[in-house]
Amino acid sequence: MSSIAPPPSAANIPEATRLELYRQMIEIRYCEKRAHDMFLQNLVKGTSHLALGHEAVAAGFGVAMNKDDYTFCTYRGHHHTMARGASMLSVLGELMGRQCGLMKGKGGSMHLTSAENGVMGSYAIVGAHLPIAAGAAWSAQYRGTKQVAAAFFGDGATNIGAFHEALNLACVWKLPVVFVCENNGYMEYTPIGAVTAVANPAADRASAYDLPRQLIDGNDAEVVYQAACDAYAKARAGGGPSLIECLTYRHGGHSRADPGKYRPKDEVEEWMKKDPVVLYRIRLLQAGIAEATLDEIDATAMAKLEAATEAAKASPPPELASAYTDVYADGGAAWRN
Ligand SMILES: Cc1ncc(C[n+]2csc(CCOP(=O)(O)OP(=O)(O)O)c2C)c(N)n1
Ligand SMILES: [Mg+2]
Repeated sequence: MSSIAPPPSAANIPEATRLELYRQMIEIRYCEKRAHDMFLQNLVKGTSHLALGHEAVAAGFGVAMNKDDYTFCTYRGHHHTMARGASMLSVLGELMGRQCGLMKGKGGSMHLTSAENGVMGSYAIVGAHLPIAAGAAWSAQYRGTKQVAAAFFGDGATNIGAFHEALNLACVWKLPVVFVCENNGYMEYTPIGAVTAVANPAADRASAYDLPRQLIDGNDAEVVYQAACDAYAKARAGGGPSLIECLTYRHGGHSRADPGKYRPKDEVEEWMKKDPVVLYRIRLLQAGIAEATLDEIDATAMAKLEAATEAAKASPPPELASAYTDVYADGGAAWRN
């Protein structure tokens, strides 16, 4: 973790914002754990990739964004979709293949999209969404809307050609796009260091695009929030893209099928001590926020989760005839909005 940015002064972040960061992290944590429990009960259809451990990245960016900003996710995108306002019911319902799901139960975990919340899709082809995010930013620049696009991607995506193509053009055209690398140390089962020429796969390449090197603690919600605010302000002022590498760790395996046994035990233990949700709760208590306030956020999140779980279970699977709707063949791209 060389030259990692120091934490911002907490005094700069209002209490309401801090509580919102905490609420988002708790809701994501609870919902992802529930998704895992439901795989074990065979209630989740298809594969899924959980973001347990990545909550601070989603909350930090989600809270910093404007309602009409764009988010582009990978297949590991439940957290970013929720951080933009998609409900637990719509996410869990989609994972379970129910009509109440975001894609009416027809897409599953890897295709979460919520255009009304600015979530412009989850992309399973590693790196494919980076030029698309640059395109959305180009559209915003052309229309003069001040919208900013954020593309979230893993450390592995930095070795894909599309990463470099998107960064280059975004910098040449000064596009309002924020490239956010969630460096969790691993691709599927391979440590990123085993296949990468530099130690920090995104930050160490920033200079190739004339961007400042930004390497931050992705498990500290306030560090992430501050970096996000700065990047959005820069983009809205016409200053062009940012590339931010957030150091984090996934608490489980790559996907539902992976127990993650290839990771050294002491490495897992070290990172579990840096659990972003636990650390943030301690931070807020130390700052004088009452335990009862945080307990109430926890209880409200759990009540929402229980209600969403029951409602998703009660929702039917898609009708067979719906296989022919929401596709290009039904007359256009209206389903995207
Ligand atoms: C172009 C492409 N190559 C390979 C894959 C198979 N694949 C899916 S996820 C993944 C690992 C990506 O790792 P990283 O970018 O670090 O993201 P993480 O899963 O850690 O969030 C790979 C190789 C793919 N989906 N797309
Ligand atoms: Mg990774």
